[in-house]
Amino acid sequence: MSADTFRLQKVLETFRSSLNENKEVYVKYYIAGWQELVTFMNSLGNVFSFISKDVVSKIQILENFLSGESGSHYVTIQSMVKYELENDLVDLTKRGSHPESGCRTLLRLHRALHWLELFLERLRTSTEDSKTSVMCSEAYNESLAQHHPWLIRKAVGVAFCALPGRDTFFEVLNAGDHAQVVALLGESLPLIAEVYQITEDLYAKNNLLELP
Ligand code: 1PZ
Repeated sequence: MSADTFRLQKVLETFRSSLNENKEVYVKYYIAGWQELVTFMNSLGNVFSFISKDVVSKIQILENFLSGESGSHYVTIQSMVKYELENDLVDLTKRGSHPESGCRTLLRLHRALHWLELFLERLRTSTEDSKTSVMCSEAYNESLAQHHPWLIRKAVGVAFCALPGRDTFFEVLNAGDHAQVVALLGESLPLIAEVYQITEDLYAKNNLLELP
C-alpha cells in the first residue's frame, strides 16, 4: 500500500501523537492529522476540492509558522496562543495587521474538527439505510454552518449531494469490514473529542472563540 493511500488508522495515530502527557497539543501532529483528512477528501472527488484547498492553505500557514524563526513558540497550541497573545500578533475584533495569525487559522480547523467528530459519530452509529449526505449536513448545521456565510453554506450543500453512499464511504475509510471500521471509529472518536475539548477550553479561557 503506498504512503499516500488514506487509512483511518493513520488519522487515529496522528491525533493520538498530538497529545502529550501534560495534555498539550502538538501543532505538527494536529496538522498532520488534517493532511490525512485532505487525502481522504481528495479521494472522494473534485467536488470537494474547494474544501480541501482551504484546509491545505491553512495547514500551510501553520507549517510556515512552525518552520519559521519563531517556530519554537509554535510547537504546541498552548505555546502558540501564549506567544501570539503576549506579542500582540492576533487581530482580536476585526482583521487588520495580523489577518492570518496562527490562532485564527487554527480556530478554523478546530471548528471543522467539531464537524468531523459529529459526523463520524453519526457514521459509527448509522444503519444500512442511513444517508451520508444527511449525516454530513446534520453535523454541519450543528457546527461549522454557524460560522459560514450563506454562499458557502449553499456550496457545501451542493458538495454534500455528491457524497458517495454509506458502503463506499466505509470502503474509502480503508479500515477493513464494516464492523472493523465501526470499532476503529469507537476508538478514534474519544481521542478526537479530547483534542477538540482541550483546544476549546484553551480558546474559551483566552476569549479567542470568535476571532475574525
Ligand atoms: C467528507 C466530506 C467533506 C465534507 C466537509 C464538510 C465541511 C464543509 C466545510 C466547507 C468549507 C468551505 C470552504 C472554505 C471556507 C472558509 O471560508 C472557512 C473559513 O475560513 P476563512 O475564510 O475565515 O479563512 N474555512 C473553514 O471553515 C474550514 C473548513 C474546513 C473543512 C474541513 C472538512 C473536513 C473534511 C474531513 C473529511 C472526512
